[in-house]
Amino acid sequence: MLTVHHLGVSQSERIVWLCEELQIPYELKRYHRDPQVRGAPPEYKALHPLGAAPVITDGEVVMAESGAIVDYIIARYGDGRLAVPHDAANYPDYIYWFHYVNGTFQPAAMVDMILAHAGLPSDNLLLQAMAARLIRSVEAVDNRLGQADFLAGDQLTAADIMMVFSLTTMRYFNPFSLSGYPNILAYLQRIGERPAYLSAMAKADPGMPPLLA
Ligand SMILES: N[C@@H](CCC(=O)N[C@@H](CS)C(=O)NCC(=O)O)C(=O)O
Repeated sequence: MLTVHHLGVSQSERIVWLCEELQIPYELKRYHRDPQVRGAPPEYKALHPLGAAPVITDGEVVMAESGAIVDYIIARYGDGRLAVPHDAANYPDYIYWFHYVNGTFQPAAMVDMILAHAGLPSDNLLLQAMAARLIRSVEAVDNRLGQADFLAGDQLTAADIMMVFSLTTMRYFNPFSLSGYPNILAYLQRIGERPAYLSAMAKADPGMPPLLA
């Protein structure tokens, strides 16, 4: 049985959402963050040497890393649904935006958050450079969503499943504003109309309002 180990308020919400979109059987195990350091509790860290969410188990398979898990589930259980075939015209968009999320966007949001807590003066050049990088990263997404309803084109794909955490729940940790980005805001409204997204969020983090605005 595929088991999704979900750490509360974390990137593993992506995997719950993926399973709900694909409507595949899975078991959800929820873990609460350590109340003091806000990290994964010891029982989560014991699942995989990385000790970070998401983690899935599936028979003998124990896998971490969002992108790898998304690819694995789509290939093994999704019949390729929510991916884009290699010979499709929008395949380059699909792989670009899929990898953009954890390759560029999420690191930019993390570094910006860490530096904001480092007590640096506001004229610190590294602080400013990293804040500018996050703004450029958000702008790129907004520009793309001005061209298409979803990152890979007119249909939701796994690239969107990767992206949405970084635009929503990530803002509980780093509250960057989306107010100047109308295409992202319209996109998040579309996401918020999806029953699979709403049911995933209700199962993963009951009571936590998705930050869709
Ligand atoms: N690149 C990794 C990042 C994993 C990661 O940093 N997860 C965070 C949650 S969003 C985590 O587990 N933090 C708690 C901890 O490290 O103790 C992925 O996408 O799977």
